[in-house]
Amino acid sequence: MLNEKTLNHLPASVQPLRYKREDVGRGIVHFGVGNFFRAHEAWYVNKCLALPGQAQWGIVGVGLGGGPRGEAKAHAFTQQDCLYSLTEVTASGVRTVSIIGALREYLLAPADPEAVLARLADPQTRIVSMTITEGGYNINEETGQFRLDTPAVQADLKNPRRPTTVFGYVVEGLRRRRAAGAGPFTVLSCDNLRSNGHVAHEAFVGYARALDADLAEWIDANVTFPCSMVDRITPGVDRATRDSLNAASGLDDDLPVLAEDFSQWVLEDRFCNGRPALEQVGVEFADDVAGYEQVKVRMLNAAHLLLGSTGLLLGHRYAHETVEDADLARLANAYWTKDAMPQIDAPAGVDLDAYRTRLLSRFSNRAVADTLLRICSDGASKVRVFWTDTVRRSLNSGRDLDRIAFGIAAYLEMLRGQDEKGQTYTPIEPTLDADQIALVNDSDLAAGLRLPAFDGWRDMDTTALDAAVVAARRAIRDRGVRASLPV
Ligand code: CS2
Repeated sequence: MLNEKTLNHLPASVQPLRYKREDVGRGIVHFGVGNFFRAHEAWYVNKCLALPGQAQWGIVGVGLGGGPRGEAKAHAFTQQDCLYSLTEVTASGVRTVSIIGALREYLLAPADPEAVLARLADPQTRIVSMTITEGGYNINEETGQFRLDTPAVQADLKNPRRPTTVFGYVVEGLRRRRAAGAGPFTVLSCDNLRSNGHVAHEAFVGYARALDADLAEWIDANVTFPCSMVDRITPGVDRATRDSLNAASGLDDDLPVLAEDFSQWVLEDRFCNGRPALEQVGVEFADDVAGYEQVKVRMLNAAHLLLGSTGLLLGHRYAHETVEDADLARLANAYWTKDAMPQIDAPAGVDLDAYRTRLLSRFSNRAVADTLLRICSDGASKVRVFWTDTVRRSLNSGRDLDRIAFGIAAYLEMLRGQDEKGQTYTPIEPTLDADQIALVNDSDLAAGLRLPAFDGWRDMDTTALDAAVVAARRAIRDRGVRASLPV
C-alpha cells in the first residue's frame, strides 16, 4: 500500500516526492477534496513544496459529506497518510506518474467539526481554498445574492458554533481568528464560475451579514477573495480505472488520480496573508482573470456540455468519441467560430483560434476516457454558468440562435435518459427534484424551459429562442439528432 512507509520503495518509473514529508506544514485548508483539486491545486502546491522556503504550504483537506461514502474516503486517505499518485497522460498516450504529498491531513467535518474549526482558527492557516462545484455557492441567480432561506444555511445561522456548511465553517473560523487577533486568511474559490472571487465574496460576506454585521464588516475589510481561472480535464476514477492505473504504475494506490497533461491556473494576486511561490511552478498571475475565465468557460465548458448532451443522445459515452465523430466536431467548431469567439473579449495575447484547435486535441485524449455523464453532471447549474453570457449576447445582438437553441434542446432531450439507440443511462442532476426532471417528458415541449437552469436570461424577451428550442426538440425526435444538427 502507498503510504509514508513505502515511499522509499517506489517503482523506478514513478516520480517520488522532492521534499521531506515531515517538514511540510499546514498553510492551506481546502474544502472539496475531489479529483480535480487533487490533479490541479495539489499538483501545483506539490511542486512548490520542493522549492526553498515553501514547506509551510502543505494542505489540510476537508470533506463536508459524511455517511458511508465520506467515511470510506477519509479512511482511505488516512491509511495512505494522504499520499496518492497522479497519472498525467498526453493525447498520444504518454504517461507520467508522480506521487503527490501536498495533502498533509484529511479531516471529515461531520465526524469532528471542532478539528476543522481549530485548523481554520490556527494562525498557521493562511489560505482557505475550495472546489465546491458551480452550484455550491448558494447564490440566487436572479438577484445575485446569497440565499439565506435554504435549510442548511438556516441551520447554521441558528447554531453558528457547530456549522455544517462551508459558509458556516469559514465564517466561524474567521470569527475565532478575529477574536484571537490571529488575522484573516485568503478565501480562494477554484470553481468554474464567472468572477468566482466575487461570487465567493458575496456568499461568505452574505452569510456573515445575516449572522453578525460587525463580523461581516471585518471580513469585508480584511479577507481577500481573489478570482481564479482553473483548468485541467480530470475524469472520475472507478474501480476498473483504479486497477488499470495501478497495473500500469506498479503502485498499490487506493486513491489514484488521472488527468490530461494540460493544466492552467490564472490567479489574481490578492492574498491577504501570503501565498506559495506559485509563479515559479507555472501559475499565471493576471489582473484580468475574468477575461481568462470567459474564454475557458465559454469555449471549453460550454462546448463540453453541448458535445456531452448531443453525444449521449447519439449513443456516445466518452468525450473523445464526440470529437472523433465528424458531425459533432463540426457542431463544436460551428459553435466556437459563430457563437462564442466573435463575442468573447479575450485577454491580450490569447489567440482564440489556437485555443480552439488545442481544445479539439485535448478533447480527443482517449487515455483520459472522460465520460459524458460526468461532463453533463449537474448540467442544471452548468447551463447557467457556461451558456448564459452567450445566450444573452446572442439575444441582444439579433444573431441567429440555431446552435444555442439546439444545445438547449439537446440538453433537455438528454435529461430523458435514453439515447437514439434505445439504450438508457442516468443523468446526474443533484439540484433537480423528480418533478423538475419530469418536465422534460411533458407533452408540451416548452415545459422543460421552466427549469431553473434557464433563469439567467428570463428578464429578456425569449420568444424566438423558446420557439427555436421547441422546434429543435421536435426535429431531434422526428428526424434524429444527426439530421437536426445546425451546422
Ligand atoms: C467539465 C469540466 O464538468 C464539466 O463541466 O466541462 O469539469 C472540465 O473538465 C474542467 O472544467 C476542465 O478544466
